[in-house]
Amino acid sequence: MSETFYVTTPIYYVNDVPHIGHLYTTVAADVISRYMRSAGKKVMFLTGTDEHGQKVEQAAMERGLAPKDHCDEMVVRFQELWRRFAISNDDFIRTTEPRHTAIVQKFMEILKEHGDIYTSTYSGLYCVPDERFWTEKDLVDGNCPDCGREVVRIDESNYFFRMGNYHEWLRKHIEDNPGFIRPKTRRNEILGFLKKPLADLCVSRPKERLHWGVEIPFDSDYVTYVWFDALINYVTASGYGVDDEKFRSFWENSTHLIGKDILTTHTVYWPTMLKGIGLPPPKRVFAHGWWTVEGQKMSKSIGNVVEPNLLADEYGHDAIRYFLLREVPFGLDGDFSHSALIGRINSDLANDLGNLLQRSLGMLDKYREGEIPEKPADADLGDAEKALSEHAAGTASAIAGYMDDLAFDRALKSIWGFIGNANKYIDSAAPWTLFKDNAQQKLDAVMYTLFEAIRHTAVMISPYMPETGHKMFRQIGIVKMKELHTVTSLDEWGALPGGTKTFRGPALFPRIETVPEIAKTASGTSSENEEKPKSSEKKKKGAKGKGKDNMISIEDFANVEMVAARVLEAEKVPKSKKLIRLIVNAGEERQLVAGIAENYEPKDLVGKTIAIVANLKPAKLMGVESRGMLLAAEDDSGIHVLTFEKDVKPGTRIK
Ligand code: ME8
Repeated sequence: MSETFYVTTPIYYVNDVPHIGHLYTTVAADVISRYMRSAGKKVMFLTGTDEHGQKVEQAAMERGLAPKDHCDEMVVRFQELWRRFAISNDDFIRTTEPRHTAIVQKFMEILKEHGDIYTSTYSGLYCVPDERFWTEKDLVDGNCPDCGREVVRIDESNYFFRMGNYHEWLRKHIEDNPGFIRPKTRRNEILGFLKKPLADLCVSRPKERLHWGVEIPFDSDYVTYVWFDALINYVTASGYGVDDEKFRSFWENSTHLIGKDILTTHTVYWPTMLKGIGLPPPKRVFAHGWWTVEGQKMSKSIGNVVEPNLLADEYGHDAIRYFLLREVPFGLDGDFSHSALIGRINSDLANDLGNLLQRSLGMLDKYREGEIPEKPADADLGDAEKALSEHAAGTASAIAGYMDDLAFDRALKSIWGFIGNANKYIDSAAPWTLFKDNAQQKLDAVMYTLFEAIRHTAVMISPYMPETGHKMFRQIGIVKMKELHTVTSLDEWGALPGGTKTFRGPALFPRIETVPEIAKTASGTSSENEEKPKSSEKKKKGAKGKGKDNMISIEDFANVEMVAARVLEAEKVPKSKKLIRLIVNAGEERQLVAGIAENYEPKDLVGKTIAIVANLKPAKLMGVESRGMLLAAEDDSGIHVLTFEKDVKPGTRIK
């Protein structure tokens, strides 16, 4: 039986729509899955959605929907995006599915039977957005060590998992298995974390505080902690408790791909939970780095959340898949910018890859009426041909190592090394001279070598850019010969059959000569309570009124009526985390709603003179009408509302 390979992404929260960060992990998992399948492994690739817990309940409430209805709507956004980006997942798990909730309850029962669950009154520090308890020692500057936000003290009776009992076992497992937590920096981080005592884990939430979760099987007043529920998805979907043979065969070769934000849950909570029920830890957890956008943290209020659908509209999905994995070593942080993306498209994809194919097809049309010559005899091969075939074999074996190591960028660099060499080979072999000199046999040997090099290239890039690989197979005439598309077919140089007819198609990646509108305006944002326009509409909207150089006229500016406004009253919008309702004097009294409750206490706003946009169409946020918008800036330390140095008369126009 072929070797198994099991890869997972985090299951994403459905409190919001997917963005480029979610896309990144999912594309990485897709690339490794496609590669391993092509290399002959039996692959299972799992992604899905995390649908329980406070964040999702809150998001549903803010939209006035029942949590399940909210999830049913949001999950489609993820599934459609994955289809659009050619994600080849074998399964998609939703934590609200009965197949999953049954296994969560089973975990809880087994842990209880083993004596690993107990009740206790908890008085602890809790990070509401992260839904995690922390001890005093864990805090950084008095705030949550993971997200830096404020923690609150909570006292309540709960169920606990004796995680602390597995402290020493976990530390030893990490020490003995250097490949378990990758990259090394993350392994060191967790070994450092384990130098402190490991507390037990609170694994329940009383229903009076949170309803939306999997009920604890032995106490209907409680639901499970969302992370306890979520992590179990990885074993639910691979057959645990249902098809144990399938489960074991995949589990022993399992890789969890995650972002570095969720390292502790995956490398401390999860392996100890598994140990508690008598299962081995996953084989490897790889925590990749974090994407910022044009140097800034992605944030809805900055309006720089990169919407993958807009990128796909503009550049096509393959180019984005390539960019994400080529631009930054997996494991390090990266910065997204349109200029970097366009640079890669023009140089790597249009120039290097596109030209190799176009030039070769053009010459074959001219010299051989588009037909691939027979495989040359050894006697017709010179040093240059041999060197190119050896380079192909070397590249295929190097990328096998890089893929095992999840070093996507290095694999791509070596493929591009080969592409560069194939382009140089054209220049040095100079088929045009051979044609002119009527050196038919040598010309055939050169053209065959070139097209076999192109086939190798198409196979090697296919996991990264499946559509492009497919187009290349079509253009070189082997689209139906599936056996020539696999990584295993690279073992043989010369598998390409002579006599095959090629089809010259449009350029794979036309050069981008003018900066697209999307690169000048917002990258595509998802503002909290707004209906999302279709991506094409959004592009038009972003473009409106702007010239090619991204400038607006003074008339455009004058269209925005901004005035000074004194805050008369402020209060939190009930049931919302973020929204504050303000009554302001802006020359006349009006009501505004602003998403600043995480950074401001309502009482601190009263009496301040702020800047507002007064002629914005009224909008309803959580059912409360807002007539205008206050101006604020957000940086790493939070949101800062714009105020005036000195008192200004309410209603004064800002120019
Ligand atoms: O944490 N850069 O879900 P989530 C890179 N439901 N990757 C990013 C990113 C960024 N800026 N933003 C998000 C959860 N990601 C839990 C997981 S698993 C049992 C439960 C990616 O929707 C990255 O993979 O907040 C990160 O770990 C994940 O999205 C967090 O997704």
